[in-house]
Amino acid sequence: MITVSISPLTYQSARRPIWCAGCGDYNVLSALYGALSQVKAVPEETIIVSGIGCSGRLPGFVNSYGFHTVHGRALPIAVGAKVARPELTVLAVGGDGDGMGIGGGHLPHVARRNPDLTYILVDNSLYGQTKGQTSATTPQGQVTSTAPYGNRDQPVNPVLLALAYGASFVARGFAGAQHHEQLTELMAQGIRHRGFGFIHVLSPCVTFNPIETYRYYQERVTNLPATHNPSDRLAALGQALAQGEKIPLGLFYQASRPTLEEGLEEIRQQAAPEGKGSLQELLEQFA
Ligand SMILES: Cc1ncc(C[n+]2csc(CCOP(=O)(O)OP(=O)(O)O)c2C)c(N)n1
Ligand code: SF4
Repeated sequence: MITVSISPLTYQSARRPIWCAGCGDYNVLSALYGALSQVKAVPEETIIVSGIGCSGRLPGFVNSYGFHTVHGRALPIAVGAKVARPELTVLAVGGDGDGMGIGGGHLPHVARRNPDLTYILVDNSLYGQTKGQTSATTPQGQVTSTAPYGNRDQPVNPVLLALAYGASFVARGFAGAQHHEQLTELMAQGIRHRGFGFIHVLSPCVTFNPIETYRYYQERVTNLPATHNPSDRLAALGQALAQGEKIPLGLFYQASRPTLEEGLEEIRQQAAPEGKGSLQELLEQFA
């Protein structure tokens, strides 16, 4: 019998990341290696779908199937992969520009349909790949390359949105070294969760964002209170509203409900040749 041992190294691809030295995305990647090894994901049965951006390069650095798609479209393509091959472990990854800006319209519909996949939103509060433009999560007043007088717009709150849209697993982690273990654990929990897992990761862009730095987050992040009950959606919404001087990390919410694939399978059964509402029955109406 051949024994295959799985470790985080199992998931390292031959391609070396080309992110700037110190970019938070390195920690996101290594936490993901750890999480995949915790859940013993089989590389040949795992697919990571990404949009466009620095963070969108991540699938290339993982020993699994990967699909670097188009800007903002990681989620619909990941849903397609899951529906076509429900037995696969499916992940989607992308930046705040990708997932909260150009692709922001997909999150509500994926969250409410509850496909069994995990979405990692790598938030550096601006567009990294295109050199630091304002994104949907840039704080008000922050100067960026497209907001020389300071960003006028109120930022979106990704955790609050995911909860409001009905995601069945919502968590937040930080790509700082001291929080690596927590981020790894949250990712593993998200992958194990049966349904749509949304993980918001605070990931500093060391090249274009001099404000939301590692130190900025280290001074603000705090664990959710030990008394927080992740099955209480109202409490989770309350915690999600705490942003700014105090940024809670951890599992905000988790609920069990039928997945998109389970619903589709039920329809398939009902539409089986002998079933009610079958194709045969439908054709007979036109006879
Ligand atoms: C349709 C389309 N519009 C614009 C772009 C240009 N573009 C590439 S990456 C990017 C933003 C990336 O920012 P984010 O999603 O936050 O990822 P990051 O690079 O910060 O990881 C933009 C606007 C594009 N590739 N495609
Ligand atoms: S530009 Fe920013 S987000 Fe992109 S690789 Fe460099 S540090 Fe990371």
